[in-house]
Amino acid sequence: MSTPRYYITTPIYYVNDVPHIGHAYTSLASDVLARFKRLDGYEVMFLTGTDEHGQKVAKSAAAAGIEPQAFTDKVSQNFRDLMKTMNLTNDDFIRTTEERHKKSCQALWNELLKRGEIYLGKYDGWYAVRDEAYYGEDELTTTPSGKKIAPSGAECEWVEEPSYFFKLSAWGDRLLKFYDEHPDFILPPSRRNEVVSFVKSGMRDLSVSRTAMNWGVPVPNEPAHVMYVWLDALTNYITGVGYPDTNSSSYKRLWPADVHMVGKDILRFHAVYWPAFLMAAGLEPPRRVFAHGWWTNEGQKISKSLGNVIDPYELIKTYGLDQTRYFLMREVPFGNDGDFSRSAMIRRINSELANDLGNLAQRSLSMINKNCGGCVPTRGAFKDADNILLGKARALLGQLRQELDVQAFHKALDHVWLVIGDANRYVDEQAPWGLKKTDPARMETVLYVLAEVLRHVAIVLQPFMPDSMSKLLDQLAVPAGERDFAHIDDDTFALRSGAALPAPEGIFPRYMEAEHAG
Ligand code: ME8
Repeated sequence: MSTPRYYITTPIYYVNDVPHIGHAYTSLASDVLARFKRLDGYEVMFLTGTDEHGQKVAKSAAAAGIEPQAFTDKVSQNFRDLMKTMNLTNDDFIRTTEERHKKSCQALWNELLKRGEIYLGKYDGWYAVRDEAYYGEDELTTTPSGKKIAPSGAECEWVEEPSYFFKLSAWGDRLLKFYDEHPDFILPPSRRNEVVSFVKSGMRDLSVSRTAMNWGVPVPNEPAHVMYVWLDALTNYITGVGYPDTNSSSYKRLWPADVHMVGKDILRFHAVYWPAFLMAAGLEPPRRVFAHGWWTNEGQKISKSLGNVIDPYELIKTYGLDQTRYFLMREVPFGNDGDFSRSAMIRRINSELANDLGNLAQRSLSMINKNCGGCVPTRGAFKDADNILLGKARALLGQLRQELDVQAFHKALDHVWLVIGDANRYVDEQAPWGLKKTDPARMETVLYVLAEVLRHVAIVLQPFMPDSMSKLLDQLAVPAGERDFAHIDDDTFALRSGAALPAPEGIFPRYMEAEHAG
């Protein structure tokens, strides 16, 4: 049987800003999926990168007094660094200023032109540089001073320029048919309804070139035009797998993408414009766009002007990398908006990581270390309580597969913590410390069950907390080649009684607020 493939992307981030928690969040969610699928035997392509053209980036470069290319070189590197710091396993990092990408955009343009999907006209209308988006008069509100404001809160300016248009208005029915035939194309479902009603309300043709500024991919044979930055940016998803060479083995293997992970702010571009561009060029649309929610900070919108941007580097330094990864994936039902609060983060670190999981591991492994000669305990006949707990641990992988297939990270973690809770109750009920004198063989069996439950938990949690779980698997002496999902269920890969174990070490320290200590 051939290896199944999985292609996942993050948005490519604008290089006008330093990376913040929002960027970290989308990329982290994509990383968890990429890691999960790799452990599950898939060939994974995980693509991220930076969006470097357009008026917004050109303005930021000018404000910094640097040429746009030099500016984007510098800021793009910050996003690469964030990927490393967060231990994200992207397979490629694309920059829209790269040659491979220009070539790909121009090829897509030529294809659309050839098929009569693009025509030359003139754009008279509103444009929001912050969103790099065109808006109709009917979508805007007017402030008392006469400023025009987009639904996103971005200020619009009036633009009049010669422009090429994409015949978006002709694609409404085909898009609706596509959504109908692919009910899971847009998740979560509430977002899908939003998109469907937008398309049903009728769409205007879309301006896809700019002449008022020149920081973009040149339109072929039209020196005065550069491509609209969203047409350029979206195309990265096919550039990354080898477009325009649609016969290349990477394109054939990996396109269409399985998931474009995005924030809800950019859903329309991904779920309306992008499939329309692709279908118009005779290419397949992606399989899914997942639009997650928006983080606020202690109840407030996150913005540079409010000075409350959450710096992922600071979080990692203060709370730890895996703690940060865990919190972000656990705190908010994926898809909903969420509020970032330090007290919630500390609560989860202390109660769920240090207490529930950390203590379970620590007390089980210390008892094994003290009472079983530092080896995997000898497993005797299982009683009902043992079989019930082991059964629940063994069911985890199937449950996680289902949840992650619809990007329900929080539910996946809930399943794991239910088993951790059961395991903690099992320790209390079985009281292995009391069995040492009365029934040492039973004590070994109980400790064996606990170690085996920990093995399951650690294997399935690797995508979320890779470093900590690799430490836990080290402490269980699980060989490096037996940590993927193919080695989880089968009893042959269960812990081997008598195998030597290293000395146990805590994995999740409690978080102490030093500043409040004195
Ligand atoms: O839109 N909460 O780039 P961008 C959650 N270049 N997620 C957030 C967030 C928040 N407060 N703030 C940002 C662009 N994000 C385009 C994309 S793709 C072909 C081009 C995340 O730098 C979220 O994923 O503005 C959002 O969609 C993305 O950052 C926007 O990043």
